[in-house]
Amino acid sequence: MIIGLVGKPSAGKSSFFKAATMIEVAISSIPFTTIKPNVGIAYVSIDCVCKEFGVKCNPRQGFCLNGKRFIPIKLIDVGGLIPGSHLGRGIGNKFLDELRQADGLIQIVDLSGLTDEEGKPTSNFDPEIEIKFLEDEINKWFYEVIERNLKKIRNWKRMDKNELKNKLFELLSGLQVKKEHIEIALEEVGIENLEEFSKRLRELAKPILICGNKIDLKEAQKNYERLKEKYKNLIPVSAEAEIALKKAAKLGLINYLPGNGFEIKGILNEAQRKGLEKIKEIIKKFGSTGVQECLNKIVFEILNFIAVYPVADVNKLTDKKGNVLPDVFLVEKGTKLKEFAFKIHSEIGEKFIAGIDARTKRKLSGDYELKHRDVIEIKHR
Ligand SMILES: Nc1nc2c(ncn2[C@@H]2O[C@H](COP(=O)(O)OP(=O)(O)OP(=O)(O)O)[C@@H](O)[C@H]2O)c(=O)[nH]1
Ligand SMILES: [Mg+2]
Repeated sequence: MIIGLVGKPSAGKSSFFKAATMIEVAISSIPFTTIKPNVGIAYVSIDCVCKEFGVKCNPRQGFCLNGKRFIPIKLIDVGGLIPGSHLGRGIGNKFLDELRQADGLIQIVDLSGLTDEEGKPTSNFDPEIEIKFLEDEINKWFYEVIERNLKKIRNWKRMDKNELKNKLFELLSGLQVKKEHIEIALEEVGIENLEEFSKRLRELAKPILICGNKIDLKEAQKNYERLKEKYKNLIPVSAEAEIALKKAAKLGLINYLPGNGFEIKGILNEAQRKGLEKIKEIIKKFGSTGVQECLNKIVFEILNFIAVYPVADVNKLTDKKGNVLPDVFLVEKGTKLKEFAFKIHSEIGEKFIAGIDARTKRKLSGDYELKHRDVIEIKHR
C-alpha cells in the first residue's frame, strides 16, 4: 500500500510526512524546500482483535498500543506542485512520476490562506483555488501519460472494447491502474473524449483525499467552516500539532495514542505547558490532530481496504513459532480466501485446502469473501 502526499509548495506536505513517520525531513516556509522525494513508513490503525480474544499480540511489523493495531503502509512526500507543473513549471514535473506507484493520494492544503498557489506568503488566499488547480494538474499529468501510450497502439480507435481494455491495462501498468478501473471508465465515459476518460480513470486509480492543514491557525478555522459543507471529505488537520504530540510522548511527557487525545504525565516547563494547552483546544474542537484520520480514511474508506489476520493455529492465534497475531494484511474489500492464500505465499495458494474462522471455528471455502478484522487459519497440503 503506497500513499502519495501532494500539494502546492509550503502547504505542509513534509510536516505531514514527519508527523506520520517521525522521520526528520527538511521543513521550512521557503517554497520548494523538498527537492528529493521522502519515502517512509506510516501506519493505519484499527481496533485490534487482541482485546476481543483476550490475548497480547506480538506484531512482526507495526505495533499494538492500547488495543489499537498500527499497520504499516508506505508514504511518499514529493516536491510542491504549482499550476503548470505537468508542463515542467517549477520542479513538480519529475515528482509527478514519483507518484505512479501510489494507490491513493492525500492532498495537503494550506487551509489558512496565508500562502499563495506558489507557496509565497500572502493573506486571504482562497484554499479552494488550490484544491482545484491541484486536481487539474494531476488529471493533466494522467492525460498526458495516457495519450503518450495510446500513440503506441495502432488503430486503437477501431479496436473493440475488450481488446482496447487489455492493451491499455498492459501499457498503463506503471500507473498502478487496475483492469477494473479501465473497464469502468470505458463503460461510463468512453474514450472518444480522451480528457474525460483520463479524468475518470484518474479518479478511480488515484483517488485524492483532501487534508485541510494548519487548522491550528484561526484563519484556517474560518476557511474550514466555509468549505466543509462543499467538501465533505475535507479533514481538518494540524501536522504541526501531531509532530509536537509525538515528540512529547517520546520524551515521556504525555501518554498519546495517535488519532486520539493525550494526557499529561511528566513535569512540564512553561513553554511545554502552553503548547500542549493550545493543542488540547484544537483536539477539543476537531476531535484529533487529523493526521491518523487522513491515513485511515484513505485506506479503509476511499480505497476500500480491509485488514485480515492470518494465523497458523486458530486456537492459540499464533504462527508456527508461537507469536500471537503476528501479521495483519491489508487487502481489498471483496478479496476471496483463496486469493488471500496466494497473497500470503504462492505455495500456500497452490496447496490451499480450506480456511478456519477463528471466531466460529467453522470451515471456510476458497470463495469465502473476507471481512474486516477476520482472523483465519489456512489449511494447505
Ligand atoms: N501553523 C502551522 N504551520 C504548519 C503546519 N504544517 C506545516 N506548517 C508550516 O508550513 C511551512 C511549510 O511546511 P513544509 O512541511 O515544509 O511544506 P511542504 O508542503 O513540504 O513544502 P515544499 O517542500 O516546499 O513543497 C513550514 O513553515 C511549517 O512549519 C501546521 O499544521 N500548522
Ligand atoms: Mg516539503
